[in-house]
Amino acid sequence: MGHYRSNLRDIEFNLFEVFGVDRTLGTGPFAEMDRDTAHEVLAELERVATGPVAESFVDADRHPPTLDPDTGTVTLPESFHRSYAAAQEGEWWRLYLPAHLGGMGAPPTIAWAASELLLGANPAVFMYMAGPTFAAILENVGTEWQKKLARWAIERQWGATMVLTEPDAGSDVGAGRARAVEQPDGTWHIEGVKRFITSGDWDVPENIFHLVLARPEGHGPGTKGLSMFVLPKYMPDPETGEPGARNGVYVTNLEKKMGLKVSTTCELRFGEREPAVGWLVGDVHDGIAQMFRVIEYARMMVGTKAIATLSTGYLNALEFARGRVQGADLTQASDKTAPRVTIINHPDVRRMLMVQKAYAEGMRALVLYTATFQDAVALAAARGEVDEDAERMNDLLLPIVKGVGSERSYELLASSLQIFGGSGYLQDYPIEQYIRDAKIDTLYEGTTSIQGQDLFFRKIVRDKGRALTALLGQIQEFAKGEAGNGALRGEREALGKALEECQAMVGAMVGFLTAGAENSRQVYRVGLNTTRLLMSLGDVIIGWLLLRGAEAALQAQGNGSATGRDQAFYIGKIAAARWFAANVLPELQARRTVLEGTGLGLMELPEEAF
Ligand code: ST9
Ligand code: FAD
Repeated sequence: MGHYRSNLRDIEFNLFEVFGVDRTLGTGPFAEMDRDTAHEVLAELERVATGPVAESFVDADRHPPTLDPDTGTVTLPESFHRSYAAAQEGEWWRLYLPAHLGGMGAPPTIAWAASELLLGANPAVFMYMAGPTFAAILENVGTEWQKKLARWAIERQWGATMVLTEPDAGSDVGAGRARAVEQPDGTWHIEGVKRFITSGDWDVPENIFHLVLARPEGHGPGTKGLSMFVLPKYMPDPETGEPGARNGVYVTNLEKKMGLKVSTTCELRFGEREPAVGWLVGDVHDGIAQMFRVIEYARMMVGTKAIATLSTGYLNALEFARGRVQGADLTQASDKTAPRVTIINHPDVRRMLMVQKAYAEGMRALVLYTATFQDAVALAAARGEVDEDAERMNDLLLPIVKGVGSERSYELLASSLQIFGGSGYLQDYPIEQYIRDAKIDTLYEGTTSIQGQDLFFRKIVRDKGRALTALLGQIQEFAKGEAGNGALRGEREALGKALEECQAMVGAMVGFLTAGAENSRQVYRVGLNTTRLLMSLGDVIIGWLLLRGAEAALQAQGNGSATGRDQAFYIGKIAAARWFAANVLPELQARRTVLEGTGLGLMELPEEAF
């Protein structure tokens, strides 16, 4: 059996029993995908993910890709080729495409549910499949010629990259120095060095297209002075798309990394051997906004990847805890002849298992809940309308999916490992690789600091609190309502209390910000707390979603439809929600106290004192 332990039961529970996604399946833009088809797709993907896709997970870590510096070409390990081919065979990338580009008519909820399975099994396989998704964005914003390029990219299965980062421009994308020089024929020559570019080269697709941010000559500083260009590795035949002459963008270094080794991380040099020829996307200078269309997708992907990894880490640990015999039951600890028990009987092991279960399942619910707003956006678009509320809510939730998903998953994978004892530290089990592979999720696509700032400054303050108010209003309604028919009364109370603490935290931070108008240093008090707010709001939402799950589980129990394994599943859902309400939500009170007491001492500390 491979490393990957999926949890399709919980995915489908959230989709159908909690969020009622089936209400829109089989209708409108999702006409091709009814509930049965969705189930078949997910079940088949689970089979492929746990089988051939997961198969190269370990081998590709131990035999990472290699670079030929003369040609700038990268070779992936053979085992990984087989996993990638297995994922390609099902043409699962069609899940992410609109119907007019050959899509399967799946709503985002089903697409993200499917993504969890591939991302948990072998995240790099999913990431190398970015071509069609990025091409669909190019097709949406591009000129007629670029739409043609995008269609070839889909038909001919080209690879794709997003190219922002430079040695001196990481979080601060606007510091980028790569230049773009317009040519008399309307093309542009790109010059400069980009680094850390995922999938910069690999030996499967016939071509790769790069979406690159660069600054046209004479343009201003910062992100607003950047434009987005599309550059293929090989110039395509203008009639057929057949790859022709080599373009002047080369991989000149392959990074040696802590984990996720089979996903190539490349230095790209532009215009050093021959001109690097590109086209200005959409013929408009709107680079950062265009790139954020890609970034939004990628941030959701990174959060989902992290959470998928925690879920398989937890399920591996659970399996181990059920089999490993060590020590006597605590009630018989003083009896040296007492029978030895499996470690799942020890309270501290149960504590570690439950914190993983609650977060893995709560954050899965968070991903799918976020995706329900993407469904609403797509449904409105199909009617020729714009659902601004859904767009706003999706925007608000994205830094939480990405920031909280990655931080909690990385932190809690340490508990997965802990359950294995010394064995967890060995390469005999997948957890040490999970930890290495998941660390990147707190870093790329905007570090956690960036997610915290995005949440507060852009998604709360700039939005004038509209999405936040709507979300917190729903949580309050739930807390004050009758969910669980009395069985969840204490938990709803704990949720209501945590919600108040969180609202007070936001209020205090807005106060610090307002005080900044008088004394600009006051804004440091905001900056000292953006990550705290990110994690705290995440906990409140996770607590709420777990309780919604518990409510659905209680209903299923009440109508008597649950039998056998389903009974245990529902008991587990209720227990996880109760545990979270009793063990995590009360922490919000202390975090509020700390936040409100934030002073400027830390910012006044001389550097030498650190
Ligand atoms: C990276 C890649 O790390 C990692 C891995 C990639 C893997 C790709 C694979 C994908 C998978 C695909 C799967 C395919 C499926 C296959 C199927 C298989 C089944 N939202 O605040 P301002 C915009 S890449 C929207 O002033 P600063 C906006 O236009 C590197 N837009 O920013 C705004 O203008 P306005 C990632 C936003 O101070 C403008 O920016 N690097 C947002 O100038 C300026 O905004 C990073 O992420 C937003 N949240 O710049 C960089 N925010 O205000 C992180 C900004 O007028 N750094 N805009 O609307 C940041 O995000 C910084 O905050 C900054 C600051 C650069 C934006
Ligand atoms: P820095 O920006 O130097 O940050 C260093 C530290 O300072 C971090 O803790 C950060 O949070 C903090 N910090 C920085 N600025 C602030 C601030 N204003 N406020 C508070 N804290 C701050 N990029 C691409 O363009 N395309 C890719 O495909 C891609 N793939 C990647 C793959 C890997 C494996 C890696 C490691 C990186 C990849 N990146 C890619 C780059 C990635 O997005 C950046 O590494 C990331 O944005 C952070 O930039 P940096 O590494 O320069 O760190």
